[in-house]
Amino acid sequence: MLNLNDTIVAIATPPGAGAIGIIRLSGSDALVIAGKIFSGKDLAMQPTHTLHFGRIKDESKVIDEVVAGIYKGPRSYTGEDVAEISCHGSDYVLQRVLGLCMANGARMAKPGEFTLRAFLNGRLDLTQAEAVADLIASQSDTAHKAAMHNLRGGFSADLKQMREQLLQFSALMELELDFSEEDVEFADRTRFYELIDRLTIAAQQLINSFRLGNVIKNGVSVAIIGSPNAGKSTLLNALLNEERAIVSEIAGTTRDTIEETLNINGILFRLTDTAGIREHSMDLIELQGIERSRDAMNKADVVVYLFDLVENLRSEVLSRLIRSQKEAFEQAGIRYLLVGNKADIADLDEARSVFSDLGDNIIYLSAKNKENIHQLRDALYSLVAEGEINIEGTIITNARHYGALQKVLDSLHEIKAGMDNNISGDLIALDIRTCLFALGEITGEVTTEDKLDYIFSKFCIGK
Ligand SMILES: Nc1nc2c(ncn2[C@@H]2O[C@H](COP(=O)(O)OP(=O)(O)OP(=O)(O)O)[C@@H](O)[C@H]2O)c(=O)[nH]1
Ligand SMILES: [Mg+2]
Repeated sequence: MLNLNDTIVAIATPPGAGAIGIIRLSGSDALVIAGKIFSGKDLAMQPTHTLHFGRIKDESKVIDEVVAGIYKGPRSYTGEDVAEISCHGSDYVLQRVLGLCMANGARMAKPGEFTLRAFLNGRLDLTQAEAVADLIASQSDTAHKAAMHNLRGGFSADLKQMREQLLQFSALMELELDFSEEDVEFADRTRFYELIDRLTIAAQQLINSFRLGNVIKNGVSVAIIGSPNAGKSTLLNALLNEERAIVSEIAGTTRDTIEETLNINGILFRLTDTAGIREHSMDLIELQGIERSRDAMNKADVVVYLFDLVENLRSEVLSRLIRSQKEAFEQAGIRYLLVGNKADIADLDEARSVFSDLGDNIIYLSAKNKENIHQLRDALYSLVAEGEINIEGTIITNARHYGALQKVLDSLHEIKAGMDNNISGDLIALDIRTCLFALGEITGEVTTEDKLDYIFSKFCIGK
């Protein structure tokens, strides 16, 4: 059950030692409970949005010297009275203060419960609350921008506008139904058609942005695949600009997959260096490594298929392998880049003519000399984002929003089909209501307790 009557408490800072650790209290007794364990001024009597130095005491024992922040509802994060006690960042101290708050009547907060309360008290809508979690999780400039846009209500504003336009129209439609005997039309059909078209375009644009949004939020996994000694580990090091993976002339050097992140123009790529795949290994450990390579390839969003130009120009069989590999990627619908390595010691003119049938699909570089690495970086970026990413508008980054927008779009199609077929006003009104419902689900105007539980359980404690 959602209960707003009690006062909740949590440690709001991450575990481990730090300069400062914060205990956060929210609820009708937040200031009273903080006041009971705080010796200094009477906190409940202080004006809102003020800070106060004092000591936290357990009976006569001083636990810490702290600063208490007072925020009185409704002008607080949760909309309730909030106290934030900044202690020294010791797990021991924080646990003691947390224990004292609970002994004085506060209840341990569930994950995301502060933000849930902010939502229930109307301080944020659901998309903004979700943006709080996204902001905390953001690891790149673009992810941060998208989360900030939504936190400031950018997405909510889009939806609100759609909802209001549709509401106005459905009100006229319902009015018509009330006067159905008189056969009047309050709702101008041409304008309604225009409205539905506009909303359809808007919904479709938001839906389309999800592909990019998903990339921005979750990053892109890239598996570097190829024969032993192709230079995969050297390439990983070149991309990262550090000696991360062991490189040697011995085929089969990399035994286990290595994962590292790389930021290209604000998008996070998770690179996996894998064990070289060869068909006839007898080495048990190598075979396990190869198994993991295949696994990494199947899970990756993009595969970088690396091959040794010198070896492949020397052997007809090998160079045929590249073409069959390319076909296999295409048949399986895997996004891939073909990369010819060791360009520093290969005859590039010969390579260009031998592989001319592969066209622009192929990138020539030298991992060892870090030559032409930028072309691979650009190609990786272009695979997931066309041109400069424009984050000024709304980009959907959340699968829940994506699902609800699909419902919005479906119902808009239904409305349009209904009007084309001249179906009765009450049936159209029903479709409009379905559409409004799906829009309301996104912002949380219509929701259920289970759904809220699910959404907020993914937050961290103390937020
Ligand atoms: N000349 C030249 N040699 C390279 C280049 N890239 C890698 N090598 C050499 O090729 C050998 C194998 O490199 P690695 O990066 O270990 O190859 P790998 O694909 O990770 O090999 P496994 O882990 O065994 O599958 C090393 O001796 C590298 O120095 C390159 O661009 N040019
Ligand atoms: Mg390697």
